[in-house]
Amino acid sequence: MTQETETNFKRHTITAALPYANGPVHIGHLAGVYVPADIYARYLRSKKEDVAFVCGSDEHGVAITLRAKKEGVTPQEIVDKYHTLIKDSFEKFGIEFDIYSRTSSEVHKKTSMDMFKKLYDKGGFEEKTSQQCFDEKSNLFLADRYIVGTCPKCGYDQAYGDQCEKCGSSLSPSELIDPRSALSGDKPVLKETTHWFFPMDKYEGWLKEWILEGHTEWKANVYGQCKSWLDGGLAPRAMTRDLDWGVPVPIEGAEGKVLYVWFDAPIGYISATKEWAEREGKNWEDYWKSDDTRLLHFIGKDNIVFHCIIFPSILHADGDYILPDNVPANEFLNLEGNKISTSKNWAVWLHEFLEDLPGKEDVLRYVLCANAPETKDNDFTWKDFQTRNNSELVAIFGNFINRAVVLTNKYYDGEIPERGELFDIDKDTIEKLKAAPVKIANALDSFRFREAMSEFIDLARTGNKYLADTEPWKLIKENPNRVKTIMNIGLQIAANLAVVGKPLLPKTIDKLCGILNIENKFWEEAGSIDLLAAGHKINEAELLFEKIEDEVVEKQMAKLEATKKSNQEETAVAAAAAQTQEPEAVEESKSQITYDDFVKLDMRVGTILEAEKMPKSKKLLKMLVDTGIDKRTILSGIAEHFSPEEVVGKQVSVLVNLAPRKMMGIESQGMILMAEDTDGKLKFIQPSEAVAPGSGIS
Ligand code: B3M
Ligand code: ZN
Repeated sequence: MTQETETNFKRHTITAALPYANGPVHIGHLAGVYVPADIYARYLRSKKEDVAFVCGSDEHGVAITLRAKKEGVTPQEIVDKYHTLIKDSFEKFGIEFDIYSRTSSEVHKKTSMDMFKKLYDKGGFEEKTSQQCFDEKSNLFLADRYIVGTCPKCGYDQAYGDQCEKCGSSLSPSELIDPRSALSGDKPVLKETTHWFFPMDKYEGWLKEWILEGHTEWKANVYGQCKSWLDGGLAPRAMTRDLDWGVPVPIEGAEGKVLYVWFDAPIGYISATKEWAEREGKNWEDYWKSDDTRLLHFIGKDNIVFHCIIFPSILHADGDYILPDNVPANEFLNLEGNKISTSKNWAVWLHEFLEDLPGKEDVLRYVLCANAPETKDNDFTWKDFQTRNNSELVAIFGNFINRAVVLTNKYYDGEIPERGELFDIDKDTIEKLKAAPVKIANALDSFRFREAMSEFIDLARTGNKYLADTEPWKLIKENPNRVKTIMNIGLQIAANLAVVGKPLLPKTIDKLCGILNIENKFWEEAGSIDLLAAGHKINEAELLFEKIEDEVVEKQMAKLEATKKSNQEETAVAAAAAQTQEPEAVEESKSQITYDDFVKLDMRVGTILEAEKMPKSKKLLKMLVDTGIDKRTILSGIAEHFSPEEVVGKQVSVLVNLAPRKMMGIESQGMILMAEDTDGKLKFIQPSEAVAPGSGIS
């Protein structure tokens, strides 16, 4: 395999899925895509291969426009914010892309428009006009996901237009009873629209041959998913959308339409390569149009169909491009037993990790790789993070390096001693040292990153055991020559760890190279027992890893606990809101109370002075309200009904003596009274004319 890679391919184009620029990156993304991709790219560079490792932000798609709407900002502001955050955290973490670009770039716009136009001119699309659901209030055609209604199969009233999450049936919007827009709550109307469809069905035969017969070596999870798509039959897919955010459709009659985000996003790999090549004085076409280039896509499992079926069909239809040689997609990483969820904030966010645990980038990299969801979903736990750090990185790798370096400084003033006569234990150890790079390379060549990492630690373990078994500290007086041999071999192992470990733990290896006083070496030197010449002087020891104490992981676990709690509170807020949505709540009155009960309620007219969305909450608005008595903070579950700007300045009814309640870490001091219409819309209860804040309601 190693051989094959070297002889068949002259260069490598490695892509890593373009993260959506509508949220930060979390450990699931890292374990699934970026850590393996980065290890692989670094490994190839270490083998002196010609590599373009490209990535960038995916800045289009309806999700970004909705997010912008919700936050009351422009889509551009959303993507600018997250592009910077993501790019920054990748850099700090040590993901070494050759370029991290973005799909809002001019190059990208042109590249994707050109590609669409070329296919269009070749007759590569089918134009179809049909009736689609349209939300008049939001002025948007609704994707199936954004239509909710009652499931015709089980009666669940929150079913999506493409699927009922309660009974699992797949649906189409027209089947929903009482459909409504998830954006405005209004009933969608049918409106005619024209789109350009890519006839996937026409590529079915070709795909079957190319994948099912030609790529039996793909990972079982990838091959299996492709097979089930292909066995199920492919249907034409619209490659255009009615949206005002994205790449314009470059043909007549398509004004106001944009390219489907999954049409333009993978082309982002090509545009990023162009940008990089321009900068480096290279020819981008070598990396996309030359048969001696190996194209690899690193992605998560939810992107398999786009990278294995749709994008290759588009490249094939274009005719000028190479196709992916492999798509080593991973499964998902869970967190502490639960699915990682952006909306529930159930994640370890990379930018927060970098802030909370500075200097521990490689520990995370190690744990995510050692535990990567390569063949099945896997779980990340903070306990495991601590254990792997303490008992593997510290106790094995760190300990070995420290011993070897400290003893060399102590016995030889840091100078590498000569090797003398070799005994069996030395020869066995050297055998293991020579075998390690081959094993690691084999694992990496087949995208078995966990195995590569474990072979790497095994080599450190070999070094550790060698020193423990030979006990140079006991021999130094009576047999100093023997100790020279032992220390020489020990140090050669350390230097070998630096070579083969560079793709795996780059920051740590830089530190190790500093200690050993060597430049980074290339892979071809791995396995040598002469990496450090006798007489070469190394530097003082420095710890590569520190023990992680219980408090550190407990703090992280507490953070997650808090998230869990605030999710439960949000659910309670939502449930409270949902209760009043039931028609019975309107018709049936509550049980009688006395006048004394009533006067216990201190209700007043207040004025909303400030309002903002609660970070990480969909439902809560945080407001500063002038109650006449004081100015206080009140949280209210109305963020899906009102934007912050809309409510500022409004006079509202406030229950001021409600016991304060903490939600998502903030104390809410009172309640704003709302009327809920039969269609679920919320309205403020307001005085018919302006009154002084603090006016009592009775
Ligand atoms: N942005 C989807 C995702 O993050 C998407 C990947 C695009 S790769 C061309 O799951
Ligand atoms: Zn159902």
